[in-house]
Amino acid sequence: MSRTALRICPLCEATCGLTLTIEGTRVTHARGDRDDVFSKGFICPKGASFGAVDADPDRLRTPLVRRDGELREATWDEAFDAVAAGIRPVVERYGPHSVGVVLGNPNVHTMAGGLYPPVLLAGLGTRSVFTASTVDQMPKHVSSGLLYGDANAIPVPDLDHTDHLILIGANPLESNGSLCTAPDFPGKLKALKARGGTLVVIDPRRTRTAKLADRHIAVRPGTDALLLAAMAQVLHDEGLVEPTPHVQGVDEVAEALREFTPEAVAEACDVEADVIRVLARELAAAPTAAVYGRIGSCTVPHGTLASWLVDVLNILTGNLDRPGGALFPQAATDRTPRPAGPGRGFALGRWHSRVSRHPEAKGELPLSALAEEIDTATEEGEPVRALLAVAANPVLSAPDGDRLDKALDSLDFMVSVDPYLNETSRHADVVLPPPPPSQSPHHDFAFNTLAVRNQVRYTRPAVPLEPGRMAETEILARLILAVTGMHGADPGAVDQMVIDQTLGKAVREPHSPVHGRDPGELAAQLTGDNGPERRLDMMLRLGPYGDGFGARPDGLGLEKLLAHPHGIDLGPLRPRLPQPLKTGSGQVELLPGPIADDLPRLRAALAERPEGLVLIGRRHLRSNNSWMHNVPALTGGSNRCTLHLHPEDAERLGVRDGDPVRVKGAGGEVTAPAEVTDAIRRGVVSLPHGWGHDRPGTRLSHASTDPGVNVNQLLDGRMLDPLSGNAVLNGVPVECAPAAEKLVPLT
Ligand SMILES: Nc1nc2c(c(=O)[nH]1)N[C@H]1C(S)=C(S)[C@@H](COP(=O)(O)OP(=O)(O)OC[C@H]3O[C@@H](n4cnc5c(=O)[nH]c(N)nc54)[C@H](O)[C@@H]3O)O[C@H]1N2
Ligand SMILES: Nc1nc2c(c(=O)[nH]1)N[C@H]1C(S)=C(S)[C@@H](COP(=O)(O)OP(=O)(O)OC[C@H]3O[C@@H](n4cnc5c(=O)[nH]c(N)nc54)[C@H](O)[C@@H]3O)O[C@H]1N2
Ligand code: SF4
Ligand SMILES: [Mo]
Repeated sequence: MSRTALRICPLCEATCGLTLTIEGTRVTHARGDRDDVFSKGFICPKGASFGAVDADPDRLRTPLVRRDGELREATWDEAFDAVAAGIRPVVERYGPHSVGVVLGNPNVHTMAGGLYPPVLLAGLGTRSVFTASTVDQMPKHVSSGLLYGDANAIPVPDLDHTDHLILIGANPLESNGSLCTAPDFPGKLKALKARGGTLVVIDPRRTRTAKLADRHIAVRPGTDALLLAAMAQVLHDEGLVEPTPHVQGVDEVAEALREFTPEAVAEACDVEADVIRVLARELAAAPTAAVYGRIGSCTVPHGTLASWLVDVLNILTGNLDRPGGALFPQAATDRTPRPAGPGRGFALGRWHSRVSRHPEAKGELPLSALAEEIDTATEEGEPVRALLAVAANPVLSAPDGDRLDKALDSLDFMVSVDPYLNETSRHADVVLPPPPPSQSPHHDFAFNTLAVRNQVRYTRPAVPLEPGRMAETEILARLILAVTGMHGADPGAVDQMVIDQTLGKAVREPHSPVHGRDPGELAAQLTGDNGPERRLDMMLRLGPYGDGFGARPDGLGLEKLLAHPHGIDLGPLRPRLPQPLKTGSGQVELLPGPIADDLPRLRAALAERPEGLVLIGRRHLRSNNSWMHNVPALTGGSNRCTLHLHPEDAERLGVRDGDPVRVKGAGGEVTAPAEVTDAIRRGVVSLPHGWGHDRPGTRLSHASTDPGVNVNQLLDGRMLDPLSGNAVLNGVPVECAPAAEKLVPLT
């Protein structure tokens, strides 16, 4: 007997609603949920493989605990006993900063990852915090923090209504979109064109997205900040500026960017000055337009400046905060909006990393600095001696995995919360495996704040927890207790503490719908089957659409959401300024100090030209970072770890399609088969990331049959965007040669 159940897909940022067919406890089929208020039936090959991802036989079923040097199966009690016994002495002897925490990308795709890591960090009090954000979007957070006073206030392009869209360093036809949650992103691009709109793609590769574009600008990697600065300069120079209201600093930006003329940047970007002028004029002339930048604009030496300039262009053309432009979503679990007015602003560099003195950003240190924070002693402070890795595989996703491998081996103690025994978790002393997604509840705390339409959805586990499994929410709650000296306490105490604190604060806030009420009385009203559900109920009821615990009877709460299994539509993105601003002035601060201070570095880049080849990345639709190569249905075909290079470069190197090519960078060397293609710019080569599954001691039986190579071994972790600490992953100088020959730089 089969049945169906709804499940929001956690496999990328698009958050499509799926209808799962379940036989017994096994997901046998997945299709798009046509009644989903947001995704309306869309599904991609990854979502269609939900059952295979879910049922991967290599997923760990029990905790593993290291005994006599070997990871062995253990009970949950044994595992948490081992965690407490391993971490507490380190904290007590060396202090909280000696325990590092690494949070990986899947935390934004699970309810547990949304609810517990903040409590874990606060409870530990460690400054040794590293996340996937600093190999990804940290530049956008820093830019938003400086512009709007809130690092999480990220404007999202209004895909459904815009007339003109500029995509910079983004390939949504493969990635399905990022920092822009939009099921069927490809369909939305086609709809834009069908309604007469214009699509511009700026990317050194002629990607599938670029092939859809009206204009494709094959920019030189790493030079987008120059290109965008020149576009802003043209807007000023030609009197095309009509800025968004609530903005200060427009004239100052004009002055600061004066010398970045199209002629000045053309050679560095390898884009003709006239083309840059046209890009700026078309942007200004469009009735509505949105500029949007992603990985290719963030993971570069001027990532924060490029991210800032994306918003500067939206602001100068009046497209920020207007329908058809780029707007701030309002999610159902956002805090109750406070009245507009000056805020506390955004501080950078409140502390620094111990070894290389990198400034913190958003409370984090660069993931690129993790290895040195473990393996390098300094006069001041303790190195990281113990590590908690939650949904993180930095051995493959961060620079110089070989060094990190050794560093992780040298730790006093390490815990991984991970479903796989992989390149990173193999170093752990305790591995705590979460259940597969079919057995987990789902709500998108993160992506609803980045969605192209306001909406809210929640799906309960589609399949009951298998005997012996523990919900990831409970795993993280118990982990918090074990590492903060409360080992063995009831995990529900963690949720209760958060609820008490949140309600206690809400009743004191004058703008809160529950101002002046009794927190105990509010807590008693919460519904839900367990702690995480009660927390979701609380957030919904306190939130901008919530019932305010009775203050707005028609408003949202968990019960109402459960009564709408396909979700509740909350309408299109709407203008919200000045309310989201938390800058000291209460206005958008267009030329923040740290940005102005970084402009001389961009000026110096006007004269820079790479001497040889530069490396960029790429993604494949049937893959996801480092952890989906173990699913046979999602591997093979064009989803391979090959080195893309232009036919002319191949000829100069004497490389033919399929030949092994040695690639050497500052951090090491790898050999990958050549895939000769004119879809890439001359002088640029591309390798995908997340490969390199050939390390011993892992349990990835399919992935290890076609392991690929770890592109991040080419990096040494020293190339960073200085403002954000973000790794430079694109535009990296490399040398290439046929595998048999000696390496020579190509000039
Ligand atoms: N060269 C290069 N490097 C890159 C990038 C690039 O473009 N180029 N991209 C970067 C980006 S954008 C990112 S986000 C990072 C990602 O970096 P990471 O977050 O380190 O890597 P992931 O492969 O996303 O997955 C991390 C781990 O989560 C585990 N996992 C999967 N599902 C779950 C779950 O439900 N719960 C738990 N607890 N764990 C789970 C996986 O088994 C895996 O070990 O990589 C970055 N690295
Ligand atoms: N299928 C699939 N989907 C994914 C992921 C995945 O691994 N696979 N990962 C998820 C994650 S964690 C993220 S963060 C998102 C990322 O989402 P996207 O940013 O859309 O991801 P990419 O496909 O890496 O697109 C980046 C593009 O930037 C281009 N590029 C490289 N360097 C430069 C440059 O200097 N300038 C410009 N203008 N372009 C440049 C590359 O050629 C590439 O086409 O995708 C998410 N979705
Ligand atoms: S687009 Fe993303 S969310 Fe939608 S089905 Fe595919 S992987 Fe899942
Ligand atoms: Mo990412």
